[in-house]
Amino acid sequence: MSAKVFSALWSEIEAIGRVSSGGYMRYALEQPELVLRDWFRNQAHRRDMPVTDDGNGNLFAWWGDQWGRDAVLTGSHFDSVPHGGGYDGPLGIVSAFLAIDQLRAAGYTPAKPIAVVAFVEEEGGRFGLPCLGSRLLTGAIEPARAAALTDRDGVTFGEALGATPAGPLPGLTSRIGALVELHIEQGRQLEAPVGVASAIWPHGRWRFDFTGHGDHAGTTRMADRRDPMLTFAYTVLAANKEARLAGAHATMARVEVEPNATNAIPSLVRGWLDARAADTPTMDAVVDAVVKRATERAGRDGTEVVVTAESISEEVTFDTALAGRLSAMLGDAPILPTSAGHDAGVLSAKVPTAMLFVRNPTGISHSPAEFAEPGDCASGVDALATVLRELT
Ligand code: HGY
Ligand code: MN
Ligand code: MN
Repeated sequence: MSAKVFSALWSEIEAIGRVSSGGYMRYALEQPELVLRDWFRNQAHRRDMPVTDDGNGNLFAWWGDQWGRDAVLTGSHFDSVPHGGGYDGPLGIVSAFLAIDQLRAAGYTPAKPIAVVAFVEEEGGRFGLPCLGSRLLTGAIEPARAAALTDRDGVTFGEALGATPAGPLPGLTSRIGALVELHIEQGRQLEAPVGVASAIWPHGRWRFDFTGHGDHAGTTRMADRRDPMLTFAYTVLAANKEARLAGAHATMARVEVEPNATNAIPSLVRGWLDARAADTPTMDAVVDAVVKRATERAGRDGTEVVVTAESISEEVTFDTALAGRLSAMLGDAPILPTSAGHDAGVLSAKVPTAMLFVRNPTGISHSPAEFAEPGDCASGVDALATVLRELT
């Protein structure tokens, strides 16, 4: 694959959903992500690939029998974090179509069906739960719970989908033989153009509800305050410290304040903790320590704190033999872990899965600065075509 051919297709979606920050606002099942879903259908149509929806919002474009035995899925997601990068997700879908083009141009006919997949709501940016589409496909979440998830405007996932999600695919493990997700690398570990994933760190999201006494910012004496913003601020620092001490990653980057007025002491501060570590005991220990310190501080501030685990993603170890095979067929491509979550991680609980990483020169992601060189993206397509040929 030439960088020129890659860039030609990439340029078709590059501006969709990009805003003045240079980042992307692509929330699941609303404009402009719906435009990308139409682009997906158009790409499939151009390639005589019928498109099916699994009733959960995931799209599948088929080369071969739809849901034929041992189908090999390849793809990723269109949705982004707010003001996120353009490669996280879409690179896997664009590369999948191009890899199929390359195989067809070489006269290859797969012995098993191949489907390009676009998973819905991978980032959890609209409905708050990451990998929602792949969790529904694999039965990792109850359809009723998924349907009731709401976005910032109170719209439920069921309303956005236009139906109650269908839930797990019947006969999933016999109908899906493997999933290969190509993704831009999101750390600073990959020196080669293409790498193979070995594992995904366990990670999760916890909502901290800090409640206190709303009051006048000007007339309330400092000694009389029960200010939940203080407890929140302390918790942010505690999360950072506990993570550093444990060699883990912890972030509190999303906050909601009521009433969120310059001259009113808040009654409620809602903050989300994103915590991750190389193993589950370490992640749990970090979260427990943060909850303990938040609770102690609340006692001193005269506030309350309630913590709710909103989503947990278990540790993933990709099929070691498969990762080794892929690395070998890709010129001993590096095998490396990631602390970013992916739909492939969710599917790995049910079917053999692998991930290919494309070099990210800065390692920056979930930011407008996210970028991958067209030449490396073209190498990613070559690698994906090689892997799809091997698996089918
Ligand atoms: O948060 C993650 O790791 C992924 O980007 N959803
Ligand atoms: Mn992401
Ligand atoms: Mn992603």
